[in-house]
Amino acid sequence: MIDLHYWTTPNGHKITIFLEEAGLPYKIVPVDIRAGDQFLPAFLKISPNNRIPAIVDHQPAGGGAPVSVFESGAILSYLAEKTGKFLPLDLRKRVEVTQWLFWQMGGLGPMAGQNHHFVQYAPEKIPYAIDRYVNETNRLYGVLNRRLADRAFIGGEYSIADMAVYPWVVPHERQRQKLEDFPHLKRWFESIRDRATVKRAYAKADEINIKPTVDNQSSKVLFGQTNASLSR
Ligand SMILES: N[C@@H](CCC(=O)N[C@@H](CS)C(=O)NCC(=O)O)C(=O)O
Repeated sequence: MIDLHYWTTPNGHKITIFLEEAGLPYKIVPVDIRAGDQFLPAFLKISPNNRIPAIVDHQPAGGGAPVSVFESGAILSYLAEKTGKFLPLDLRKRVEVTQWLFWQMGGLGPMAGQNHHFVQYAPEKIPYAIDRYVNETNRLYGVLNRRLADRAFIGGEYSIADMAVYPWVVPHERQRQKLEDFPHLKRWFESIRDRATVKRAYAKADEINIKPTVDNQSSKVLFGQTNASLSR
């Protein structure tokens, strides 16, 4: 059994998508990041960066003590290696997947995350910051659109790269992007959206978080964190 320490955000959805796709048994442990659950000592033990997602695998390959993993890219790689699914073994095919996985982790995720912050959450609307992240998201969507011009999926075959990227394209409207401007990306997006497994993953989120909003109280927990936030 895998315990998935999870909240209903793009990085959380990556892992429910994988687990649904692979058909692995898992138990969701909700970590309400608006309420500050990410600072609980038991959670920090497995996720020292106070971020979801994290997993604990109680039946790791080779047996022994449970294995815990934080960082969504590391979790996807771990689960792909555990199951032998969605990460090809062939050297050339594998590198196609890993480079786009890292592209998401180091590029699209952080840039779109800042886009969400400055467009939606920042109490002060700062045009320079909004333009910077909306433009960078736009550039990255263009990179992805070109990548998808001659292949069905980002790595060639359906893989953990698609699972990492898709949840960050779901909020394209609030990122101020129009999928019509990116026809290959749009076609790919719709093909992932229509997968029964992906629908099941998002349905789980709707069960767990019936009111997905960030109010004044949760803004105080989520924004302006410093080292002191971790030593409470
Ligand atoms: N690079 C990390 C980022 C994880 C991350 O930013 N998680 C957010 C939710 S999407 C979170 O836990 N936020 C809690 C907080 O900001 O305190 C990963 O991909 O796992």
